Amino acid sequence: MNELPASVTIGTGEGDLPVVDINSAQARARLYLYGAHLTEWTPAGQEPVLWLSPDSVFEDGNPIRGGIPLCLPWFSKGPGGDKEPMHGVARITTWELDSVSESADGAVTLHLGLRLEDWSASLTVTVGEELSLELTTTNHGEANLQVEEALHTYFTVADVKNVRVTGLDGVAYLDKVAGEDATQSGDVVFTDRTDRVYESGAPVEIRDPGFSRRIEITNEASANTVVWNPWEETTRGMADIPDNAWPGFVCVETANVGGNATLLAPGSHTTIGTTYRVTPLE
Ligand code: TA6
Repeated sequence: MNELPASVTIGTGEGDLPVVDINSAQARARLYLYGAHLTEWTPAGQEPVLWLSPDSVFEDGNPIRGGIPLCLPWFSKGPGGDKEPMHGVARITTWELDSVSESADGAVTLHLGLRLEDWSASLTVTVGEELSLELTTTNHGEANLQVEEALHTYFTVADVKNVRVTGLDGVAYLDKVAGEDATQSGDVVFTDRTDRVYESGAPVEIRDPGFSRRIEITNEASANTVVWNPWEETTRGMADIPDNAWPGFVCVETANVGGNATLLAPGSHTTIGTTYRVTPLE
């Protein structure tokens, strides 16, 4: 490992798992090598942007609840509904920290790698006043590799009942709660359990009047946006989310899933990315 910038330390977090902590003039952040999982990003002067469950488990085999889980090489149970574990193996496998660098303006970039028998992945995370992630998956095997991918980000909001997600008006989506296809009319608002896979990778915004802020999301090479909040009843059945915590977050996920999965030929690779920026909500 190269010499660390003064704003970066490597230590242990919950569950004695190794973490990289960033504490710069621009932002604070924490990344667990387990799952290459960002659990905190707090730009200077802001409320935390990523939501982390106080009841999350931090142990091998269990995904961390909150932050930015990496769903790879499949999403949910895969296109055929037969894959285990849920959302793939990347988020429950320890990644290597390959390098750390700091730009002249103080933004910190981490490069991490995951190397498995038939495929590998690299994650580039740049932490500053903005947060950006770029995930590349490479097929090292002899056969084609079907890849679904999602940056399954949990965003902190004051109260999901007052939040709107803009940028999806007129977009077709799979409503996983109703089990049917639909088309978005106007902004996405939250009145009950919401679990939707939109056929769009266009920029979206989370508008949060409670924190008087918007979270702008711009994506790279993604064809899907997943929007999820479990609401009250589903949360009660989730051991790693407090029963009263569901109003405090919304998942807006940059993804390529289902019909937008990538079939990687041997030796080829695919990349997906996103950038988050927090601005005031007038
Ligand atoms: O992205 C939404 C979703 O697929 C929901 O259906 C729900 O399962 C959520 O992911 C959380 O999945 P997890 O395995 O992290 O509990």
